[in-house]
Amino acid sequence: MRRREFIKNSSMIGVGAYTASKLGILELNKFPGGKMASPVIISTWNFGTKANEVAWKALSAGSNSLDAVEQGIRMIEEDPNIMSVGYGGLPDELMDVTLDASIMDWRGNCGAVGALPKIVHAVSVARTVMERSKHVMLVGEGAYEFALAHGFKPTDLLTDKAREAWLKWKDNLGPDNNWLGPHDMNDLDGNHDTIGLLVLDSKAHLSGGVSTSGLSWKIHGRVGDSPIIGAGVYVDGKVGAAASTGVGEANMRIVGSHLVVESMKAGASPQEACEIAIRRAIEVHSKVLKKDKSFQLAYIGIDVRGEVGGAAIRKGFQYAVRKEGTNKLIDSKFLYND
Ligand code: SD4
Repeated sequence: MRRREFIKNSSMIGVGAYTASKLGILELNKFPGGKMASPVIISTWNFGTKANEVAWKALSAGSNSLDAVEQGIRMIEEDPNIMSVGYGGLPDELMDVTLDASIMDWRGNCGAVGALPKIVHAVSVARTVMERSKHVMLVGEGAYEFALAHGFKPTDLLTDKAREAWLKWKDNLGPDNNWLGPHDMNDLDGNHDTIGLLVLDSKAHLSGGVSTSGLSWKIHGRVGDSPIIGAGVYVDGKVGAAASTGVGEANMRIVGSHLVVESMKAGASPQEACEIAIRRAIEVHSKVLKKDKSFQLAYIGIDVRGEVGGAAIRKGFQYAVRKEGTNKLIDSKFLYND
């Protein structure tokens, strides 16, 4: 799509409206004719603004939402200064950097990789699983072999900065430290956690993806929520999309992104739907929340009209929203007070 066309399409706001049925279930009115919508992008944390820009550029150049998701996430994966995603991510207990990622589109296609070693662009391997295999998820060595077979190049993902952080962790490991201790949410120089990116393109097609090196110092072999479709990310092309960041185990217990999208389907706005999932997580984890102040979980959501929302357990989560002419970092609503 040429730039002029993109802007023209972008200005056609509100053409796809919801109507509430008598059952209280939202039904999507068909987008007329060319199904044009105003593109909207939402992503997690402060690095989301950068990812949004890359995804927006991809849309402007004519890419669909799936390509835009992949491009935006790849940019975060290759940044060595972001120590929670891709190259430069913090390693596990054995000093191995392993990555989790998934991607899903409006047609229900999805792919994922868990505990993937030595490949920078985990999201692209996830997309390759989706497009070049009959499976949804590959893990570990098998995912790595699959990536090599499809032309991905092996890279040492461990940077000096990440290695030094690992040594510091190891040096300070006391006899009482164990793997069930507080989750280290590693707030390193403002670098946070999973990149989750959701895109609504000008055809009202939604796609979403997530990528992370997972919780730092995790047990070797641990797979988090990010590659679990319905937990890390979920897309229903007729309703909306959601993605998560935070303690993956908490998210897996409630399959939160699916809950967000299903709540939208039942009539909640994206904001209300994210809050429903966070309230569920708080309910399920009430004991650990009292003890562990670093226990955080957050959701972002978007519906097919381009309305967005976000919610977290605790203060501190931010998400970035890109629309025509703006790219804003928003302090998320949080629902738990210590
Ligand atoms: C995980 N959800 O592996 C990811 C990492 C993350 O804040 O987002 N940490 O559990």
